[in-house]
Amino acid sequence: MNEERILVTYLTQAKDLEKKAAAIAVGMTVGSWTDLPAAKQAELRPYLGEPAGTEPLSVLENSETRGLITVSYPVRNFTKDIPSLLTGIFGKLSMDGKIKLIDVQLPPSFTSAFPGPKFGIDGLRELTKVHGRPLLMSIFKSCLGLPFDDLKTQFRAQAQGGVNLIKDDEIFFADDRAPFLERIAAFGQIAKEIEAETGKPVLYAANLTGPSHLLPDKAKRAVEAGATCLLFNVLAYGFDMLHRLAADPDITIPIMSHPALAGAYYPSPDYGIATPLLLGKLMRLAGADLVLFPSPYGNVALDKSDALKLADSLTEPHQTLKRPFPVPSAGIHPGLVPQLYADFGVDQVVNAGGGIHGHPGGATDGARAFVAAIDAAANGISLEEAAKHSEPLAIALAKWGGAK
Ligand code: 1AE
Repeated sequence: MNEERILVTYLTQAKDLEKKAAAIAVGMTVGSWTDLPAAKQAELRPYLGEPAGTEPLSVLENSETRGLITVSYPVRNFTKDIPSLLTGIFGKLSMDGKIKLIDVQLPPSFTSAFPGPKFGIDGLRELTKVHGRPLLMSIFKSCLGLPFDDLKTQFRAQAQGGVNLIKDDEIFFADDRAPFLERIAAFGQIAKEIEAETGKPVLYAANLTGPSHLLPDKAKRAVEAGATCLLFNVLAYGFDMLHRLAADPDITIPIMSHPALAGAYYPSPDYGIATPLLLGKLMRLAGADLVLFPSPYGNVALDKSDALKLADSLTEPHQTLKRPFPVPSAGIHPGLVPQLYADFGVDQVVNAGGGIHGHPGGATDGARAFVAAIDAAANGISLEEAAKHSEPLAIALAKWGGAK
């Protein structure tokens, strides 16, 4: 690939895909071309987009061809940030008929402006002291409106079951009963007590919320108060906010991205932004250390091939960017662990809310059931066999069943 160009792939339909690619290349860059005088063309040529390939997929009833087109854009057209990138390659175009943004290939001259994840998989394994198996995360269910003492009890119950991370619910904004810094301190203390008993740290992902301009300072105060991780609703705030937080040298803890709002972008086959790009490549570029996305199995399921591509975009080598942890989420219960392991491998975080808190024995047993299921998957043992040695797992399988 030319070092100085950005390659962008779209899925669209047109009578002539090549003409459409050429129109986009001009329309999204210099605006008009063939009618310009030769001197003007020479001046504008360095800024001109160029069609870079088409791949017809099917012919539609209206005789249009549906297919992939690739356009290359000069890096010089962009400032090195995601708002500039998205506006320059898909801004107005996203409203111009059936067109979906599928992928972007960025040259090192653009990517070098992005430090990316500070920790990634390797850094998080060091922090949690978990090697050779997936990590386990549980989600507070619920947070809003609960007395602080109830939240402390919930935190302890989850942690005692052996989870490696605990995250706030992403809708936890109005936290007057358990303010952000106070719960970081209180849960941090409980995590220390659990670590003293088990030898295993428990990270707490506190939901970083509030007006954008206050977030960097709030995140730094969280670090000073002993925070161990931050949860962030990236799409509501914009990728650039994550980029700013991740690049800040004083924010020295991992950042976890939540996919809230992603459903407004990806589900249509004809419009929006494909999930491997939206929740994969761009989250990594912006600096997420852990990336939540809908698993292929739950009630907000993602198409399986997209989920696998998304996870690949997080874990395959990408220039100098560290690899964030894939966190396939939503509707996860212990019976799904073998399937998760088969699909996403050892480098993933198994994440559950209802699948932990809904255990008939409570959240501690819910977490224990997952720990047993993960150990079994990582050691090639069936859930049925593992359940003979773990009553919490046996109870979970009786409630939710095995892998579907
Ligand atoms: C895709 C996001 C999943 C999430 O945030 C969440 O709260 C899942 O909860 P459960 O595990 O489905 O209860």
